[in-house]
Amino acid sequence: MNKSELLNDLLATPTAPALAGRQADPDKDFTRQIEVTGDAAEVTVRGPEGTDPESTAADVLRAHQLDPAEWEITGFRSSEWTMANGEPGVSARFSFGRRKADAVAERPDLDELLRAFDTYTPSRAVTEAGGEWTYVVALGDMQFGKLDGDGPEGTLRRAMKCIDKAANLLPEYRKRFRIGHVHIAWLGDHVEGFQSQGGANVWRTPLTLTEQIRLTRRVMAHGVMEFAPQVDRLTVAAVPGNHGEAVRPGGKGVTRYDDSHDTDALVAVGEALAIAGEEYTHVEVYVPDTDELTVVVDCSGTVVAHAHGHQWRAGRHFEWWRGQAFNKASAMHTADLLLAGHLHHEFIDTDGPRTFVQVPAMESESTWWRHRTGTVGAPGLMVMVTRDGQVPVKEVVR
Ligand SMILES: [Mn+2]
Repeated sequence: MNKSELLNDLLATPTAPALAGRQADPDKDFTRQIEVTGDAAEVTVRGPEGTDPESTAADVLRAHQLDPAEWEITGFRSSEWTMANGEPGVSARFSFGRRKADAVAERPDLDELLRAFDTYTPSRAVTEAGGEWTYVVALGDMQFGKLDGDGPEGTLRRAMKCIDKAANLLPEYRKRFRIGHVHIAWLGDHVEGFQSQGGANVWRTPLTLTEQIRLTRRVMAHGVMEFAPQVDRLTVAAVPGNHGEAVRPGGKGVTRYDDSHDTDALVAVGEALAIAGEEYTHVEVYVPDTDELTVVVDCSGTVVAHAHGHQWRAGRHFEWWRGQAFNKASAMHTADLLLAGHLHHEFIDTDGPRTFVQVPAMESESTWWRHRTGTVGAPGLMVMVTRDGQVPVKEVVR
């Protein structure tokens, strides 16, 4: 016995022998055969005496997703035979032809269709200010204070430039939509803070916490000053991100969920607007309720929800949304559009009439992420136009 024989012998398993395929005998078995060629079909049925060949043939057609009403019998052959058990049987072969549709009657009247052109009035573009659409400006993840990439100065300059660009785009969008409302969404992680990673980010965060908060306040105020003169109604909302958490007792614990510098910076801006006078009385400022993490704002009939993405695992935004919506007390069950930050890249997803928009970060990169994956950021903000739950336009502004 050579080596390979020994190996094969030892590796052999007790598999069962193959069984020969059973050969059907049309003279012994009850059969139903069908053969379709274009508009012709041959159906053969065999069965015991008393079988109704015609209805059996129709059953065979149905079993092959053919409507018997669309087929007519064009030929028929029947014979009697003796089955294997000695009883008499019947055998019948039907030839079917597909019924010709009434071609003329089913054609649409072309003249009638062409008349649609005579009665059609093309809609005209609208350019005036005021109107039933909302222009949404969404941004987040500035993480002011962080050393990474072009640092706090790069992020600050980019944030101001992007807000200016978004403000300059408003007249452009007004050529297409009647926009009466502007909404600015601050989606969390506006400051780097010192709570992330249990404070281990302290060396790479050269700005103090109060400096980070001051920059956030100033940028938020800049946004308000850019848009307030251009619009009848300006709403501004902010939500807490994980970096904005004010205190983590023992590095892990939580205080109240609304205890956040990301939102408190906007509260401070709101207080300044309240004493600034007439120019800003049409500006409304919103943050989540006590111990809450989300906020919803009506934008021309679209319920816009805001959340920071640390609340769900990457890619599970709709699962999270569905779960929240199951709670009838949550405003998430009425939301049409969910705006989110946290994952630092542009991502748009839809599920039926609902839209999810994750904005890019405003910071230029996460150096930790670049070393891990090679990927730098593509920073910017996003603008959208919305009304009655629709979000027909989404644009990234860099
Ligand atoms: Mn985050």
